Amino acid sequence: MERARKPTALATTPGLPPQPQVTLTDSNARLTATLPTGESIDILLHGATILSWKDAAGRENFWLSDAAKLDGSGAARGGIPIVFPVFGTSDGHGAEKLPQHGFARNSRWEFLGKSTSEAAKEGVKLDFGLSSQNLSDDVRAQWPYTFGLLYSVTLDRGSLNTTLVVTNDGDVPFEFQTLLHNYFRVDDIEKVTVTGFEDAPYVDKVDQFKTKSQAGPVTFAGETDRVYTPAQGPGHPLVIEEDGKPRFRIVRDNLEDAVIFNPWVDKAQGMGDFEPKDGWKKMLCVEPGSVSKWQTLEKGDAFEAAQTIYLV
Ligand code: TA6
Repeated sequence: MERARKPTALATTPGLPPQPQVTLTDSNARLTATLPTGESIDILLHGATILSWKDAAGRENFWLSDAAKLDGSGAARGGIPIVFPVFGTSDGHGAEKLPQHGFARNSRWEFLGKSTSEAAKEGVKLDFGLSSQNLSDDVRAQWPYTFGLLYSVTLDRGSLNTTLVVTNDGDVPFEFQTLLHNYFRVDDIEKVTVTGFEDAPYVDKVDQFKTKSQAGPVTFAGETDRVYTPAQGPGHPLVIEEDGKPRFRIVRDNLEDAVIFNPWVDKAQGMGDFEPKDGWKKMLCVEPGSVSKWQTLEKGDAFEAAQTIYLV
């Protein structure tokens, strides 16, 4: 096997108890981290997209399309794509020229290193960076601001934290939206309920963007595409239950909104990189974000937001 393609295991300190293993593969295009207890994540440098998160028993928590682009030719469909600096598309706020969901999910990020964190004594923290310098001239022309993104992924026993820090390293303010576009794997979407949105106002993108209010837990019986702003605020957990049993608990930090999305039959048919076509039965997107309004970042300022997903 030619040298460049050999997996590169990052050094561990001899004599220490078993340590998390971090390996770069595919010419450093992909990174895998595994805890001594068996939990693992797989991250594509293109988009800093977490493609897979397995628990200690090897059970996969994320849905990844069989037709997901994993070669850098586009955003990967599945796992956690990062939406920045625009959610959807916009005809204002400096985002007019940007593609759907911005460029972060479709740009090559740098791996900045691994560390253990205060929070994750038994876990591992991986840092990734993307800045205006990393962008192609074309993309920079679409959004001519000087910015920095630091994305920290902390894998711990029974939880996964993703933290995004946005900095304005330029001389002029800029506006942005951001979202963590989680694709959860479920056994049967029709047996799924999501709590934490009770009485929350939402914009129903499937019904002419009408504003509605959520009555009771969210259930699924057709295409669903809604932008919620839970009244109880970011600290209020969102819980995905299957057959009445909680599976995932999501706690947000500084992300006041959450989007719920399932394409169902027809929309999945129309999505080229969505396979298998009946995959909508096995996935659900619950996406913490700051998308119902625009954040403005002044020169030298920073914005930090995060989510922690707990396996319950
Ligand atoms: O987050 C939900 C959403 O905005 C939906 O409207 C749907 O389009 C989905 O994202 C997927 O968008 P994509 O650009 O990845 O096809």
